Amino acid sequence: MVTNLPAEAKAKWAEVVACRSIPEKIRLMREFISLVPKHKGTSNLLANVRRRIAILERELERQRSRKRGGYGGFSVPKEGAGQIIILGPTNAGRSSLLTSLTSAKAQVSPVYFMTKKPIVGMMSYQDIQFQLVEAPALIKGASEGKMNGPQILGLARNADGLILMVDLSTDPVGDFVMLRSELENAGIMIEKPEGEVEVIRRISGAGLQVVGTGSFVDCTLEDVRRLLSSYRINSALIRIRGKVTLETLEESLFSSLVYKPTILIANKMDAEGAGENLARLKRFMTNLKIPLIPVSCRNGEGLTRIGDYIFQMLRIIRVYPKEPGEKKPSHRPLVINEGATVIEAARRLHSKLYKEFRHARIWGPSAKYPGQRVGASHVLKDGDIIEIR
Ligand SMILES: Nc1nc2c(ncn2[C@@H]2O[C@H](COP(=O)(O)OP(=O)(O)OP(=O)(O)O)[C@@H](O)[C@H]2O)c(=O)[nH]1
Ligand SMILES: [Mg+2]
Repeated sequence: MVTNLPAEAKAKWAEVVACRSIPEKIRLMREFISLVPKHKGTSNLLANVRRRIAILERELERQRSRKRGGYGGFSVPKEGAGQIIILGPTNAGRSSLLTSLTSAKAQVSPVYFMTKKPIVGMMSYQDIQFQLVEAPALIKGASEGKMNGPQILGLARNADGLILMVDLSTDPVGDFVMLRSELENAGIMIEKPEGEVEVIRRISGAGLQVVGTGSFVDCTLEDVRRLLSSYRINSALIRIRGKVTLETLEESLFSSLVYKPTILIANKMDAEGAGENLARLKRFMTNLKIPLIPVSCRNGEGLTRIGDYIFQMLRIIRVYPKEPGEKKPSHRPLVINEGATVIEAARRLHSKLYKEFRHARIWGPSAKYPGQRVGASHVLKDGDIIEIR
């Protein structure tokens, strides 16, 4: 619970947000901490701010080392329907997975730490493609800077989803615990929260605009307006998913936490002792909302199921545009987020369709009957055919 912060603290936070220089921001954040009363209700908030300070300090260190000629960050431009980073300890079989699912050339080897830079491959799934990226191995202490840890975790932070890979021939539970804790230390959550909310500040005075598939459960838009205004935020885009409370919204202002949809792939099912280790891992994962897929990259077992899991985790849908008068739709779908409406599809297809939008016709899962005429706010479903007038 973070409500009832002193006005001084809220004003200081507005300064933190407005500040563009990292050293200055760190200083302001420390001042903010000194203005927050210390008790149970503020401990989460303080932990979040301290974590942000730690992340900024590492970023500062990285910038300095780059200036000294050190290696900068890893970054992979996104392609296809979603970017998935494959994370795991060394030797788990990340390169084996990448080469099994894509045509990328990664070196598979019993030698530890073979992969030193991200390797990218495109995976075909039905009529779309996913971009898979093998990250170099993640080790304990990565979030504190070991073995390119910050660069690897930076990749993960920017991804659309994660594949965590563990090794059934050794200690898959230990692998998973290590990966989860390094991600957590870097502010990356892998378990789906009840509700998600992000406040994107805008400079122009367009007021508050709420978008997304979620809703506020315990407050009105007026409450939201009042709360944000106490942080001097009067113009913002608020993106929500799931059930969001006023408290979650307020915490999001301080938090650098992000949620990344995640699947866990347990590799080397063919290896000796894998059965027992898998049983142990399953027991450990019982109460976690993360899908577990046992596979063997060596004999191919389990690999064909991965595409469905990735598609579901990305929370995307495919919509097939059709020209008026044409019988058949395009076989190249538009890939958009779950919950997207007709007008968002129009905007993605063509700015002219968007500006001059009148109505659309829909065939498929979201249509009550074939060719149903719908307006801008109609919510689309995977497999819909859309004709825009
Ligand atoms: N038994 C068995 N061995 C496997 C399987 N998949 C990969 N291996 C072996 O595990 C070793 C490591 O595989 P890689 O794919 O190179 O592992 P990695 O995670 O990319 O490792 P680094 O990049 O070196 O950190 C190799 O000797 C592979 O042949 C599998 O399903 N079963
Ligand atoms: Mg590798």
